[in-house]
Amino acid sequence: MLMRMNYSPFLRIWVSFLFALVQHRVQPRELMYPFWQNDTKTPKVDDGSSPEIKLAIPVFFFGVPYRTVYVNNNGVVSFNVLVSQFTPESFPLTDGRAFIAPFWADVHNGIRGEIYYRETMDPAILKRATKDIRKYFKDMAAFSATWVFIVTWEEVTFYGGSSTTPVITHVNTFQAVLVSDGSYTFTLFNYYEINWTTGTASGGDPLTGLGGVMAQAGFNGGNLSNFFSLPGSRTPDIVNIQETTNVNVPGRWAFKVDGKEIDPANGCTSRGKPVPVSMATQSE
Ligand SMILES: [Ca+2]
Repeated sequence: MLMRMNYSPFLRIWVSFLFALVQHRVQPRELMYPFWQNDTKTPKVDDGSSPEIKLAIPVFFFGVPYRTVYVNNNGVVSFNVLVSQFTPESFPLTDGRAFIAPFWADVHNGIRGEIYYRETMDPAILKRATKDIRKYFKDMAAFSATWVFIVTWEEVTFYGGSSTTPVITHVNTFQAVLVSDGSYTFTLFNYYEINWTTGTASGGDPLTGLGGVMAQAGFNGGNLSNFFSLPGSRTPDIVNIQETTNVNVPGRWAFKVDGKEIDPANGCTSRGKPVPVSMATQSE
């Protein structure tokens, strides 16, 4: 008679690994705005943030001009107050925090990954941003970017993740690009590769970084009426956000964010195909 052996932990690891291998997709690197090793980095600590960053120009967000931002490790660029919260709440938040969240989830860059940021007036970057905004917003043909702020989360893993497991199962690379001409503000979200949605302190699986309270992407205006959530936020679909777009470029979303309402470019599309705008939840 054969000895009864418990293969389930071993099998579970391999099944999740093979599943990730099959699922793994990255977008072309050109999706990302350039970032470099000499950009400023945030501290490599769980739930950390940059210092308060003074901006060269005021940036309008939901009608309010802001002079400073914080870059927060957990996937958030915030105004006036840093955000260390690791489990994402659904928008709108009740406590007055105003922020831009390309992918709000429990990053742990102390284990793996870097978070870079850079304010720039580099002519090549301004030219690229101007071209993108004019292309995505047909009524902005005269827009000329004078200021760009690039925040990049490169190969970051989740709280409870590992520094040694294969990259493809455990890291996310994404970017928020803020673009302004001094009065209008736009935000591009670039999702290069998204493989996990949840840290273990938010109920996520320690092997896959999935399940539990999953990532939220969007904008919180700091009051109860101004907010916008990207489709799939806080659902299992958010892990596929790199396949979705509202500008016909898989992995990229574009928004005008200075006004009282968030204005998504071209309505919304999913996997490059138009879908009803109602898929995106927007404030009334
Ligand atoms: Ca964290």
